[in-house]
Amino acid sequence: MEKGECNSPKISWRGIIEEYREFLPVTDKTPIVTLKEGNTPLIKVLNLKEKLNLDLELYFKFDGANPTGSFKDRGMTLALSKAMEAGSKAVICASTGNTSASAAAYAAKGGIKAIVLIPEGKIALGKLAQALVHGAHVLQIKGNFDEALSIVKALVERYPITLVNSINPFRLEGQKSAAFEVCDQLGFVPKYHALPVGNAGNITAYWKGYKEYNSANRISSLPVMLGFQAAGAAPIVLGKPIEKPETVATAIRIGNPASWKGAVAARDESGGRIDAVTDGEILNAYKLIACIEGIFCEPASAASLAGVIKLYKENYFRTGDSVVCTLTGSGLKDPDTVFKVIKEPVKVEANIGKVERALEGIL
Ligand code: AN7
Repeated sequence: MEKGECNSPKISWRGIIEEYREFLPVTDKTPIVTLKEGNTPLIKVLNLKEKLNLDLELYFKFDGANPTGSFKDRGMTLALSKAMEAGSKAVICASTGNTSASAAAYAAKGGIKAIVLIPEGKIALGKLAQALVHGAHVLQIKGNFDEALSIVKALVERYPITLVNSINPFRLEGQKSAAFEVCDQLGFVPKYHALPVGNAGNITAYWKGYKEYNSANRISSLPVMLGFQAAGAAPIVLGKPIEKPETVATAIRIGNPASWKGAVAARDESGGRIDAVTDGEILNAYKLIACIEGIFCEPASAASLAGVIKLYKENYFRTGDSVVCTLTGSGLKDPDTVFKVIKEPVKVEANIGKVERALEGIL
């Protein structure tokens, strides 16, 4: 190589809007607000399959690898771009944490205000830190997500600000890109797609994405959609809203999902299931994914694998079925939960003998 010459750069990923422009409602006039979201890893699951004796072809779509650490960035790039195009000066959302982190980051990038309402004491610290550091106006509501969402919906009726919860259709338009990526990365359509369900936007968006790719002849079959709610926050499974949802997976602590109908349609049109998993099953899957697959996802994300394990035990699948589980967010957002499943490390004096003794049987 000549001095001063670089290796030819690999063609770099341009973010989901540029990569999937033909499927998205943007024009030449839309200013694109992007942090180069998308193109997240699709990882073949091997250790876990062996450990649990799962006769499946299992993959994780790790959307925790997005710029703010969750799948929300896929929708937020489009929501912010369209808000900017419309001349909006501020965006607002209610959130269990990830939406607020993403809205704050993309609003910072776009140079407009973000206002976020979160349930007090019920969001992971990393998510709160993100909203704050990106300069959002953060209000902690003495109530839950569903109450915060009602307030936000009423506020946008009165003030000229843009709602960026998934009721904003651009959010789901952007999020459907994850389904495109799964097909592009795998080279085929998985038989099953499993994901956690909270406000039910993501399952709705994936189903839309798969159907659009099918209509455009990019793929020629559709997956069966499997959604999993936390047992203490499972309104769709129970068939009625829950006033006081509770779960360790605070991201999906939602009692009255905005995209309820979309989730039910995804389930019924694909011939799938929406089921509940307990906090114990969620934490067990969370720990397994970290310990033996090397992926640190947040508790809500692990509901996808917890659900697949549950259905596997019920003999729901056939031998060798392909299953993609979306891991929706990064575990780094919520380190507190680690200490619910793993002991604190031992403390040892700074002395080689003491260290050797502490490592007896390990060295
Ligand atoms: C990691 O951030 O609702 O069913 O306000 O953060 O599309 O709501 C987050 C939801 C799954 C559920 N996994 O997705 C919010 C919020 C993680 C999440 C979900 C969320 P949806």
